[in-house]
Amino acid sequence: MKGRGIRLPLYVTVTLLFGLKTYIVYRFLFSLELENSMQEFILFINPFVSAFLIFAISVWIKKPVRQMKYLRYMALIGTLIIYANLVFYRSFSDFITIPQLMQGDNAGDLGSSILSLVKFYDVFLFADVIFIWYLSKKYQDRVVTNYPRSGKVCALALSLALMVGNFFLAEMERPQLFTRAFDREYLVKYIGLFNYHVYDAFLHSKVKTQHVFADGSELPAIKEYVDTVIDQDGHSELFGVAEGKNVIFISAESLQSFVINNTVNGQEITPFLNSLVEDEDTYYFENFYHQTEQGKTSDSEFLVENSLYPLPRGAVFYTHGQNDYHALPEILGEEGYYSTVLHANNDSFYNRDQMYPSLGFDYFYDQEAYEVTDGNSIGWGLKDKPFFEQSMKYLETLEEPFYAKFITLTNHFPFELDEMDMSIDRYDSNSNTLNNYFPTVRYMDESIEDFFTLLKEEGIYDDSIIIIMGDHYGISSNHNKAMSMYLDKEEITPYDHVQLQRVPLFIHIPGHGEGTVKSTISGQIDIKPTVLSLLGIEADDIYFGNDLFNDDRKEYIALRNGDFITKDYIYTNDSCYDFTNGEVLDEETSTSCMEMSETVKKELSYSDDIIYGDLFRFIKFNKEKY
Ligand code: GP9
Ligand code: MN
Repeated sequence: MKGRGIRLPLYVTVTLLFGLKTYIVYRFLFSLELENSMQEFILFINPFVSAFLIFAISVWIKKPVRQMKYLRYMALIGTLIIYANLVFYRSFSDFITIPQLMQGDNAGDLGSSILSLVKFYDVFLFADVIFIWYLSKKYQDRVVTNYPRSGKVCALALSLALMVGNFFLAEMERPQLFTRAFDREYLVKYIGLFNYHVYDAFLHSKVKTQHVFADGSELPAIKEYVDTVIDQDGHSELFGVAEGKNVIFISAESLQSFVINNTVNGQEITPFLNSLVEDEDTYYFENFYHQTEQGKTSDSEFLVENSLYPLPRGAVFYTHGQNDYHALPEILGEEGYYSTVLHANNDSFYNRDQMYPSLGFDYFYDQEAYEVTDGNSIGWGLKDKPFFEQSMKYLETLEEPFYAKFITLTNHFPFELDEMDMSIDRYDSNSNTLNNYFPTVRYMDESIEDFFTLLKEEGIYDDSIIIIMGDHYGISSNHNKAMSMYLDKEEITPYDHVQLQRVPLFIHIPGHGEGTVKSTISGQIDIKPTVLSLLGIEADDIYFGNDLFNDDRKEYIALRNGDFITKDYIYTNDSCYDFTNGEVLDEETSTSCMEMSETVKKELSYSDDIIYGDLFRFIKFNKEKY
């Protein structure tokens, strides 16, 4: 029989069958959101690219029997991986990660409900494996098993080229897909389940190695630094002013300070927030900087909850979701607070489903808790107004005192908004992003105003303090031309760029009556110590921020890239600028600024050491107040 009939290069057939099956699973059994035809295309090709890479390796196996065996078993193992993820997905709307596999709880949860997650039609997922099995056993003699060297090299080169092409398209569609250690759904969508698992394993082993080599001996130097540079003397006048009150924290998506008390086309952009600036119960911080990096919203959350810096690469929520933290929700929990996050997005986004419990949050009201329809959503999902409205029923039932964090969504790039929600006109420049930004900022402003009304109506307002903070910039430097036109400047200098990293911070204390505008140089790293001080809580802690109301503060606010701001200077691009007028300082006048840059670098690396080494696992923070 050998040599007669049709001779199939079996690995190609297997690639096509397995690729098609994988595509069907991605497209119809996982609910991956596809926003445009490019995403559709990438999703379509990546299963075939991965399959080709896996199966083309078989050509290097000399013995035909072993070659067939390789194809059979790889198809089976691949299918089992897909299937395990599918079953997991049906329960958690998420993909398996290595830390998750090792963490007993989740698997336990799954165990009890596994039968309800298995569907009868799942057997069809194995149809290609059975067919391949049959073909490779029965018709072994009809398939090509002996390839010339040039054919082998060709297959390998082609599979690698296809993979590079796939990664290239993915990176084009989602810049920094890998360095941002972004959401698992994105990774699966763009590079496929198998590459995602390889990436996850790589990330995991890197984290584990750093974890293993840390032994806590790094801590004394860090403690010494915090004691001498960070720790403040005494209490601020506002210490305990909000003792026992609820804390309502609003993370305002992409809200930058330049829109506050400003207009576009002659129209006020944020009338409600502007009224808060004037309000006697509100402190408004006009020199408050975001300190986020690639993890954007999640980085800002990390700063707020821990008063530690996020990482220079990737989202620390994703890369270090399993660390020991000593975060605000945990400390508040010890003081009898119930803590929760309300955010109408997928709970796996930014690994929040794993990170929130690590931070000590009691509950996360995610997308599932909201009624999201075509009519009430835009862009990234549920619009902010229905988000706050629908959140009220949860807020009302929370046991007091509570700490509730609301994360808004509508004012997110690319700043889409329905005509009917647009109270002010778009700007007119070469940047659609900037043009669209103003009406969505206004929409968010209105939604926060409505939320205040609801809080008053429900009687929650008087027992609470409300903090509103911009999470990070919304308009990147790609839009500098339009931005300079809007700000009426010739150009956006490096100094202007740093100043554009200011985000609004409002601390609203109902009935307080002493609110003012504060020019303190401040940042997201300061929120945790400030909240603790307002609530009158003294915690044993390691952190890098200061209470905003205590005059004894460290002199600088460090941005994550090593730039920093003091009341006199702005350090960026290896130069020092005068804080007030933005002029570049010469070498002589900038000596102390340059020296400070070393301290800033040291501080950032101490914070990184804590995270990479998971150093808090070696500390037993004192639960008692001093
Ligand atoms: C996602 C939302 C936006 O849940 O927080 O994240 P971002 O893209 O701003 O980092
Ligand atoms: Mn954000």
